[in-house]
Formats: sequence, C-alpha cells, structure tokens
Amino acid sequence: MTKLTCPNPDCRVAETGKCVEGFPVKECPHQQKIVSIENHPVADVNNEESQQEPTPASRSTSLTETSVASGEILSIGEATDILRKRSTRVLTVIGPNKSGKTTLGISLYDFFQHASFDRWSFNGSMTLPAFEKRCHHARSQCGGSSPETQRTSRSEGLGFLHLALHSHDSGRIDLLISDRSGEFYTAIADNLEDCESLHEVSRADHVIFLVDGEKLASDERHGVINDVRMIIATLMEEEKIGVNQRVGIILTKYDIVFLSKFKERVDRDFENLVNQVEENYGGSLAEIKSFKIAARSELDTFEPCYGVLDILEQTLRRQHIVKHIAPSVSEFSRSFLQLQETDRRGE
Ligand SMILES: Nc1nc2c(ncn2[C@@H]2O[C@H](COP(=O)(O)OP(=O)(O)OP(=O)(O)O)[C@@H](O)[C@H]2O)c(=O)[nH]1
Ligand SMILES: [Mg+2]
Repeated sequence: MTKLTCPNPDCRVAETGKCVEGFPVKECPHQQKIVSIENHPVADVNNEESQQEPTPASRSTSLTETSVASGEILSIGEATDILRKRSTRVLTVIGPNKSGKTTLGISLYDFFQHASFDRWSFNGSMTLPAFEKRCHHARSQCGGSSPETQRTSRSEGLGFLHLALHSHDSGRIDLLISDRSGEFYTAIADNLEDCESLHEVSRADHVIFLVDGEKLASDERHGVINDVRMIIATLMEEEKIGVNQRVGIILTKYDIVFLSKFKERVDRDFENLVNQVEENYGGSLAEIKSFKIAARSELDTFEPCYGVLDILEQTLRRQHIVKHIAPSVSEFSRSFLQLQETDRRGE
C-alpha cells in the first residue's frame, strides 16, 4: 500500500486525504513523483540501472524538515523549498550543447572558494558535492590538452546548483543556477510540449542565452547564431519570457575568441545578433544586456571568471517588477512560479 505523503509542508494530505493545491489526490504531480519513487526503491545491486546516480528528476522532489540534503544538484522541488524559505535569485542559463552553461555555474563556485566579489562573499552551498564533482572532472583533465567540463546529459533533466552569498548590507542571498543539457534547448522549437517543462524560465530573475564563442570563430558560425535566435524566438512566441524577465546575451569562451584571427568578425556577428534581439524584442522584455565572458580561460591574461561576475551582479540586483500573479493552471511548476519575491523595489 502506498502511504500518502507530500513534499509540500503546507499539505496535510496524510491527515485529511485532500491535496492543498486542489488536485484530485491521484492527479497531484507531487504525489505522482512520490508514488513512483516509492514504487521503485528496490536497490538491485546487480542491476546496472539501479547503480546509476539519481538524477534531480528521480529524487524526492523536496527537502522536508527531516531530510538531509544529498549535496547533489537540486531537483525543482528542492529548489522550490529554498525559494519558499529564503531571499533567492534564479539565474537561468540557456544555450546549445557545449556552449559553456555548466562551466559558468562552476566558475562562480570556484571563484568564491578563493575570493570575494565587491561586497559579496561565500556563505555556503547545498550542492557542494555536485560542484566538486563537476570541478574535479574539469581539474582532472588539466593533464590533457585543456580542461573539460563533463557534458550534461539530456536524461539528467533540469537541476539547480546552489550558492549562498552574503553581504553586510543585503545579508544572505541564495542563488539558484539552472543546469540542463543543451540538446533539450536546441530541440524545443520542434517539440513545443517541452516548452511546458521550462520551469527554470518562468521564475527566473535573469535569463541568459549563451553563444559559443569558439564555434562563432569557426565554420559553424551560422549554425550557432541560428540556434540561439531560434531558441529566443520560440521562448518569446510561447510567452515563456516577457516583461518580467531580464535577459542577457552572452558570448562565451572569449579567451578563444581573443586568440582567434577571426576575432573582429566574431565581435561583429555577436553585436549584430544583440542588435537584432533588441530590435525584435526590446519592448517585450524587462531588459536586454550583452556580456562577453571567459568562465574558464586558458590565458593568464584573463582574470578568473572574466565577465561572469558582471552577470552575477546583474542577477543579484533587485529590480522593480510587478508582483507575479500565480496562474490558475494545474501545473507542477505552480508553487515554483508563485514564489516570486514580493518585495522587489528598484535600487
Ligand atoms: N577555453 C575555454 N573553454 C571553455 C570555457 N567555458 C567552457 N569551456 C569548455 O567548453 C566545453 C563545454 O562547456 P560546458 O560547460 O560543458 O557546456 P554546456 O553548455 O554545459 O554543454 P552541455 O552540458 O553539453 O549542454 C568544456 O570543455 C569546457 O571546458 C571558457 O571560458 N574558455
Ligand atoms: Mg552542461
């Protein structure tokens, strides 16, 4: 028999048999997650599949008061718990595969291990092992020709890396950085249903679109621009981004661009793309800014986290945004969406 429990601390389904979000119990997406996990917990040590690491989607969806964080990348339920409890910013990182999404997240963690930025210093992380695993993989490749970040596979689904930062005047701010496979994003124009599962976009404080500088300096330059254009156009058409979101267009791996004989052409292509996005969508988004970054530079002349800290500053900045009105749709993202900060004021 399946015991009724719910990761939402406000839900008393165990006592009342009723879902606090108004779903018929069997249809509650939170319940479905728990049931499916409870139905498949048998650890068969001979079964290769059961030895695979749990993905964010396959783990329990929330950190309850009695649970201990695994330190792995956070599922949407676990991220929602942080949003519910703390002053949080969500940085959503979107881009085709190998554009540098995961590296951007781990570069911030790496940076705050050794330094502080402006008034911000490291105040902890609930995903230390997840960061360490990703950093270790990159560092352990240093013996090779260049450090490599491990690819994020599509089956891993959506996850969030977590950093807590502190400053004297603002206190603690929690930062959630999305991580997902690039293949998912490049396929969304063909699979519009996938747009419905873009939970990381709806609640983002800052949505950034990455343009791979290395590819832009190569023969693949047209494909790179088209991919990013197509992703932005799809998200606009599907109304996944709009007046509530600050958007960043990011040229990544600028260390490679810097050394390239095509540097001027790359700068020009990037500038044209940014101008086009501003022209097409400037009036429909809260803000559009562009950044050039080298999250993992191979050149000593580039400061660590080159350009990434400007993105961080932009993400942490408070903004004047209308209070988000919770949609009446029956989606798993509901509680995530509802957790917009209500006290945002312009600074
Ligand atoms: N030289 C240089 N390499 C970088 C930089 N940022 C990322 N890389 C490399 O680019 C490759 C791809 O980076 P990832 O962070 O894994 O890219 P991703 O967008 O997460 O890719 P998927 O997980 O496949 O979607 C890795 O080998 C990184 O080491 C950078 O600033 N400079
Ligand atoms: Mg990745």
